[in-house]
Amino acid sequence: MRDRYGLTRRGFLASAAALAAPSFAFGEKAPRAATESFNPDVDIELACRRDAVQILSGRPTSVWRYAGNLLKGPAQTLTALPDSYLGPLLRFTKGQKIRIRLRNELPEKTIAHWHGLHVPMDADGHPSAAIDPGQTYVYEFEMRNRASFNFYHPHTHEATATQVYHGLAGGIIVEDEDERALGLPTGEYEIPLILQDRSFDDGNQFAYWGGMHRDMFGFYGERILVNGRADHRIDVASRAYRLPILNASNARIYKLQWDDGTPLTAIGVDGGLLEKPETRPYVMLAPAERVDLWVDFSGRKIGSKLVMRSGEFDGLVPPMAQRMGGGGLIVGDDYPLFTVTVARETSDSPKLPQKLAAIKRHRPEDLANPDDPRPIAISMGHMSVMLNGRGYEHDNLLPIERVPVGTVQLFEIFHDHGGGGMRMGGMGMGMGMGRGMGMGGGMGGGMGMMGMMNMAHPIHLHGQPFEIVSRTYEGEDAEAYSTIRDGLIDSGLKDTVLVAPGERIRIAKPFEDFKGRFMYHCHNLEHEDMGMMREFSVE
Ligand SMILES: [Cu+2]
Repeated sequence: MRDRYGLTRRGFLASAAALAAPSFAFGEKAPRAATESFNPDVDIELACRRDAVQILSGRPTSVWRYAGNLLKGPAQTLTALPDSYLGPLLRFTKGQKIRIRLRNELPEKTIAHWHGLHVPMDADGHPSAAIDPGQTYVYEFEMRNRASFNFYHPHTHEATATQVYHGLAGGIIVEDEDERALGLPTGEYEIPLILQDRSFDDGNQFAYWGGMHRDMFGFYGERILVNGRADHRIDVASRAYRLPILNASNARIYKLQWDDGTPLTAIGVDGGLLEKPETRPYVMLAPAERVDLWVDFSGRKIGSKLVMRSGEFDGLVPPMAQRMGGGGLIVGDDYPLFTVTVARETSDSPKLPQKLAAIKRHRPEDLANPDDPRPIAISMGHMSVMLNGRGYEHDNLLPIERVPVGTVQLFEIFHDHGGGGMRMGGMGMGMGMGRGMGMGGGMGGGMGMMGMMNMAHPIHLHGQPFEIVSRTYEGEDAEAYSTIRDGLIDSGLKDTVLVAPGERIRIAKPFEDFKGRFMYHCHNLEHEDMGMMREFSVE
C-alpha cells in the first residue's frame, strides 16, 4: 500500500524513475485519436505543462497548468484568467460539438475529466485512459448539459490530488437559450470564482504537507486563493452581479457568508439553475460543489466593502484533522475568502427573476428501484477509506455497480461504521442490500477510532446530475449539525453531495445515453487517491 501511494507522492518531483515504474496494471493502449467523421464546432488544444506564476511577492511559484489554444470556434470559448495558474475558463453552448486535444507535457501520466458534463465514457477521463508524457488524448463529444458551471481537473489514478494541487484545474461555463432568455448578468457582471487553499514553503513553492494525516483526512492549506490569487479583491459597480462559485480545493469545506450578515441568494448549483432563487444565511460548499450567487450591490455606497468569509461550523472534520497544515487556517473557524469593493455607480441593474427554470422531478414510478435503493456506504478504517466496503479496483464490479442503461436509479448514501471490508465483502452486496446495512446507531458522536474517523465526504457521481430525494439526520450531535444545516441546498440538480456525519441521503440518478464505466467517488481528493472510488458499469 505505502509503495503505491509513495509512487504518486514522488510523481510531482518528476523523477524519471517514477515514470519508468508501472503505476497501475491497466492494459497499454494507444490514446484516443481524432475521428474524421466528427465535425467539431469547437476545437481546442489543452496542454498540461509546467510553468511559474507570481502568486506571492518575491519568488514565483512553480506550477502545473492547463494552457489552452483555440483552433476552431467562437473567440469566447477560451478566457485566460489573468496572472493565474488555473486553466482558461472554457465557455461552451448546449448542442455544440466539441473536440479537446489534451497534450501531456508533464513528467508523469495524466488524464482530464470534465466534472459535471454528461459525455461518453471515452470522453469522461476514466483513469484507465491516462496518457504518458508526450502523448495526446482527443476528446470528442456533444454538449448535452443545460446551462451550468462545471469543473475540469485530472482524474489520474492515485495522482489526482497532487496534480490538482499543483495547479491543474479550471472552470467550464455551459450556456443555453433558456438561461439566456432570463437576462441574467453577463460579461463583466458575471464573475466566476474558483476557491482553493494552498500552503507555501519559505521559497514561495506549494507545500503539500501532512503525510499520513493528510492522506487520511485530506489536505488543508494555510492560504486561500481565489482564481489562483492570494488576497483576492473584486471591484464592482452598484448593481446586480452573478457570481458562480466553485470549490476546487482538495478537501476544504467552506461556509460562505457575507461579513455584514447580508443573506446569500442562490440561483443555481452544480447542475445549473434552481427553479427559483433561494435565500440563505450561509451556503455550505464542499469540494467540487458549485453555487451560483445573485448579488445585488445596488444602493451600496461607493467605496464600501463586503467580505465573503467562511463562517464557523462544527462536526464535519475530526478535531485532529482540523489543525493540520501548520495551523494557519483551521477548518470550521471563521476567516476571509475575498473582498468586494463597490467602485463605481450605475443605475442599469437587472431584476432578479422570480422563476428561473423548470426542473424535471423523478416520480417514484420513474425509478427502477423505488423500494430498494442501491447503497453507497461510506466507511473509514485505519489507513483506509472505502465505498461499499471496497477500495478502488478497475474491472471488479459489485452486483450493485451494474446499472442498466436508460434507467433512473435510487441510491442511498450513508456512513457505515459497522462495515469493514470483510463484513461487506462477505455479505456479497447483493441487490437487496439497500436496507439494514447502515447500522442506524452510532452515527453522530461515535466511539473510539470510529468516532475519531467520523467526517463529511463530498460524494460525486459521474455523468448526468441527480436529484436529492431526501436528506435525513440520524446523528447524535444536533448542535454541530445546526451549524451547517441551513446552508445545504438540495432543491437543484447536483453531481456532488456533501454527506455529513450522521446523514443518510437518497438521490435519484439517471443513467441515460451512454454505456460504459463511470466513476463514483469521494471528492476529497486525498480520499479519492486512497481508493475511495468505485465505478458503475452502465450496460
Ligand atoms: Cu471522503
